[in-house]
Formats: sequence, structure tokens, C-alpha cells
Amino acid sequence: VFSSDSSPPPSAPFDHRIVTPKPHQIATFYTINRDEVLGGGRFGQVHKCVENSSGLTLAAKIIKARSQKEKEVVKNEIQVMNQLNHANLIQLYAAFESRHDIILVMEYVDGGELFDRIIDENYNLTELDTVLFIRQICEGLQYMHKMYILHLDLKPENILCVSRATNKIKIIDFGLARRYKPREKLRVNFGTPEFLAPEVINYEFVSFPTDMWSLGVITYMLLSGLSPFLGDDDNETLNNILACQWNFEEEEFLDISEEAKDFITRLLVKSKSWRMSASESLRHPWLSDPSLHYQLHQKVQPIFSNTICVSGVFFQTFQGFS
Ligand code: PIT
Repeated sequence: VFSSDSSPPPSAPFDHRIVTPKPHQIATFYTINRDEVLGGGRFGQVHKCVENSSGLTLAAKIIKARSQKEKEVVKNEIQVMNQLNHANLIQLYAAFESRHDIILVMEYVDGGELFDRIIDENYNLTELDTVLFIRQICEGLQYMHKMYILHLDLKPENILCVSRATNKIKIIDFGLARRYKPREKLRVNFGTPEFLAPEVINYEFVSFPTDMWSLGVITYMLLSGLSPFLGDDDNETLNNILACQWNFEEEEFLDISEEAKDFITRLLVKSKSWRMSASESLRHPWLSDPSLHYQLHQKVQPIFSNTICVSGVFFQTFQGFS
């Protein structure tokens, strides 16, 4: 039978908790595996760890925070995570504060970053796989937005796969997340501008549609392996975003459904009030039409496909079809 498995990922192996940072030594209660860095360590250092009393396997994120100001930023992240109880959002278990850092102990998942599936030749991401991933990101976002919380840093690195065998995901990194405040502007470090919404670059008000722009960029990347606004340098990338200059001209889109293209077209809209919301996205045919999903399921799969990365652009090589 055909099924586009829409069941949620497993919940965290503990009930939702309201966490306050404890002034204790984490080493008294947890054994941190310093050798095992999770997720490639892009967000500082996340280690696998075990709670001594229960034997529970968890993930510990060590955040350097010396000043009171740096500590307040991390405490905001804890406050945000305290409000979020959803299977598609990584759950917070405990927190420890010491002089030089705050450690967040979180739900452990073992599937690696979605980012790695975009570039890994061993994963042939089909359009139907992408539907399943994007639907779950949308469900996580719909819940966050219902709770009046913006993520503001959605990108493939911040989406974790639950296991290598299934297409279940959880959203991580609430370091920039915050309660929506009308007329709040956002200052961001321009580390990687590829995912920034026009209103963020322009230092205008951020809102729920700011996350929906990022969802459009992620969808484009999962379907093609290409980054829609990436230019030869950051300046060109920022200009492409501000001009909302992007297209489906690359050959990677030849086999992609019109519904997928329509979905992206309704998210990568410069004016934030015209973008689809998370709820509208979930009702869009690309995510909701079972007969479309059946057609996608029937499609032939390229085999021996390889992905190479040249100066930040992913190229897919085709050697045949099965
Ligand atoms: C895992 C497994 C893994 C990485 C993580 C958790 C990281 C989670 C995380 C959560 C945050 C954040 C940064 C990273 O700011 O490979 O179970 O809130």
C-alpha cells in the first residue's frame, strides 16, 4: 500500500518540563561525552550525555556566557523552550549555570542534520521526501506561531533528522527565537546571509512571515540542492534577496511538480504580508493532496546519483534511472 507517512516523530522520552538554570556542577548529575560532538558542532558544542540517576541519553549544548548580558540571551532561549511542547521541536530537559557558561540539556536525536541529507550522495532525496520534511517543519512552525513565538533562524542546519531510517524531523536552535512583539526589529549577525528575509536585511519589523520566507528557502534547497539567492559574494546574495531575484531555471527543477513550484512561489514573496502562513502552507495542495503524493510516489528515481559542492552550490550528477 502507498502511504506518505504523516505520523508525527516520537515525542521526547520525558514529559514537558519548565526548566530553570541550576547553579550546580553538571558533572555531579550527568556524564558528558566530551569526545562525541553532535551535529558537526556548528552551534558551539553539543555533546552526547547520560543522566546518571536515570541512564537517559540526552544532548548537552555548552554555551559560553561570561557577562550578565550573554547569560540573559541564553536565559531567553530557556524561557522560549519552556513554552514549547511539540514533537517537532527539540525539548529542553535541564540547564546548568556556572561562571563561564550555561549548559542546556536537551532531548537526544541521532539522525544528523537535514543539511547533510541535501549534500550526501547516499541520500537520494525525492520530492515526496521533501513533502514529508516540509510538512513537519510547517507543523512545528504552526505550533510556535500559535504560541506567539518566532524562530527567526530557520535553515537546514537547524533541522535534525530523528533517525537515518525515517523522514522524521525536529527543529533546534531557539537562540534567536522570541515572543512576537508588534513593531520589533531584529539585529542579526550577517554570518550566512543566504537565509535572511528582506525585512531582516532592511532592519524592518520581523513577524511570523519572516519564518515563512526561510521555509521557502529551505524548500527550494531540498528540492534542488541549490541556494536560491546565493551570489558570488555576500553583497551579491543580499542584493538578490532585496530584489527578490530568484527563479526555477536550473535543470534541477525540470522534474519538480508545478504544485511544489507554486508552494515556493507563495513563500518567497518580498512583501511579508502576502506570504502564506504556516496553516495556509499545510493546506496547500503540495502538502495536502493525497493524489499528488501518490503520483510523486510513482515517479522513477535516478540511480547512482552524486552530489558535488562547488563554491557553495550543490550539483547533482545523473548516471541513469531505475
Ligand atoms: C540533539 C542532537 C544533535 C544536536 C542537538 C540536539 C542540538 C540542539 C540544539 C538546540 C538548541 C540550540 C542549538 C542546538 O540553540 O545532533 O539531540 O536550542
